[in-house]
Amino acid sequence: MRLFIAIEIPDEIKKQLGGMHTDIPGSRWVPLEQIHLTLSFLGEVDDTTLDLLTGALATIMVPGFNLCFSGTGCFPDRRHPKVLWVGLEPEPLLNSLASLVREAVLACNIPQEERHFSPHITLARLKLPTPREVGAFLDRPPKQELPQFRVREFTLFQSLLTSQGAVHTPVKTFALSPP
Ligand code: 3AM
Repeated sequence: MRLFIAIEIPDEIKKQLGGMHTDIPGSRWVPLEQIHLTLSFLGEVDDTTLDLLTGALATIMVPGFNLCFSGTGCFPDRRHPKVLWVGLEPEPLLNSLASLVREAVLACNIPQEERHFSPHITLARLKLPTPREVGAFLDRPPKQELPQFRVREFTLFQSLLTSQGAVHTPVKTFALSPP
């Protein structure tokens, strides 16, 4: 099973994020229902490791927290934009959650990237180098403030690659502790 771990975004906010869609040549916008905040990408995991992993994730104890949006940005940089995203204000509990998830994943012998956790919500992926159009997307003032939202759980997802793109299905949800 191809897996990743993420925080789900409330539907109302996903709708508002969908409103940030602009026409950029060669862009593929993430379908609304698939918008999420990735904590860890795992790749292919066998059933035995999946059992180990769900056990390890269930031991994570982090209190629930609020997340506030910050501005838009892109990876890897403005001159070579490949991924367009909306960022989140720093939240120490989000970082704690991401590091505990990473430790749990590594403890199950699932390799993780060295890169440090950079909280973002991917909105689009770009196939063509269009720095000018991307610049316009990044520099425009936000139409409306996105509301903060409460994180009470995180989710292990299956990502099935199909000819129509990835299909994400929740496998298991893990509750955060009450504050
Ligand atoms: O939320 P983002 O977009 O940063 O890009 C994929 C997405 O992250 C990433 O996993 C998240 C859920 O699909 N992803 C997909 N394939 C990947 C890979 N081979 C990957 N991350 C690292 N290596």
